[in-house]
Amino acid sequence: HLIAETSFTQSRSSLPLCPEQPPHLVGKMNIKPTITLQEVTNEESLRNLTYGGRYAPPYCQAREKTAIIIPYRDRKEHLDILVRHLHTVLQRQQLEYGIYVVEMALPTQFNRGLLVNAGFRTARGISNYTCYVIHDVDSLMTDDRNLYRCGSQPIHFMTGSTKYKDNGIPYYGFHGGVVGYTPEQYLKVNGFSNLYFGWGSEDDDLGIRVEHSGMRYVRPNDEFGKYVALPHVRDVSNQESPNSYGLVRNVPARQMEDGVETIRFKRFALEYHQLYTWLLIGVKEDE
Ligand code: GDU
Repeated sequence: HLIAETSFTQSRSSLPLCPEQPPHLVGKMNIKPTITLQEVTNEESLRNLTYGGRYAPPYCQAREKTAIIIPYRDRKEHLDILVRHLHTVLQRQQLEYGIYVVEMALPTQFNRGLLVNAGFRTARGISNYTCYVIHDVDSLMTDDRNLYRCGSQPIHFMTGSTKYKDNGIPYYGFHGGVVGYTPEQYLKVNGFSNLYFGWGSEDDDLGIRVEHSGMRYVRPNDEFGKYVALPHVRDVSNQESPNSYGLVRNVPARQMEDGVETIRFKRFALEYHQLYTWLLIGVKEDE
């Protein structure tokens, strides 16, 4: 596996760098919340993939090597649509990328932060990604000028979503939905907290970590960062987190002891599927 990875990278290093502006972007796309699997599927983009849902532009060296991390459980319909949409768009963006679906094993309550931390550590062990994009499974990009590249500060890629009033974001400091970090930025904030079981506030916690680490997150052009949300109800195993309010009030005190460096998890499975790499993650209990 590692030998294959090395020779792949070496054979690409002689290619010219891809243009700063990807030439085949289409701009605004007509995406509706009712989009079907058939409508979103682009067979050619799927044929270009190598194992585990990975891709590299054939004629130029990508400017970014992006790992898409999707925390996930029990939303197969959304997942099937999102990964197909991503393959089409990310190839137009001329990225080298891999898609990682990180699923929480039952019976534990959903823990989005812990899943992302586990996904980050696994993807980092597989390849030398330069950008990690953490992506909700229900959110589809509507403008391919919203490039999934990282920057000198963490990026909050979402300027609005059909799930919120006026196709905006719920509050100014919102840091959920889709965010992008270089590995250095992600390690500097010590990733997500591992303590938020259930829905809510782990995204606010991450936003506070960014500020507390002397960084500030930025957003793309308002027009480019609009998303369409696929409809769903609150999941049974993702009820509102009972202790999130207390946790989010003491982020700086906890930040260095609770995060990607100190996560304890069990990886029950790591499989290379055609459209993505799949991980099944559980919580490691104290021995
Ligand atoms: N998720 C699953 N299965 C579940 C629960 C959650 O796959 O049973 C994943 C999905 O990727 C989903 C994400 O977690 O997109 C967030 O969960 P919800 O969609 O239920 O929550 P919201 O639509 O309210 O999302 C917002 C932000 C998220 C996150 C969340 C609070 O967009 O990034 O911060 O609030 O936990």
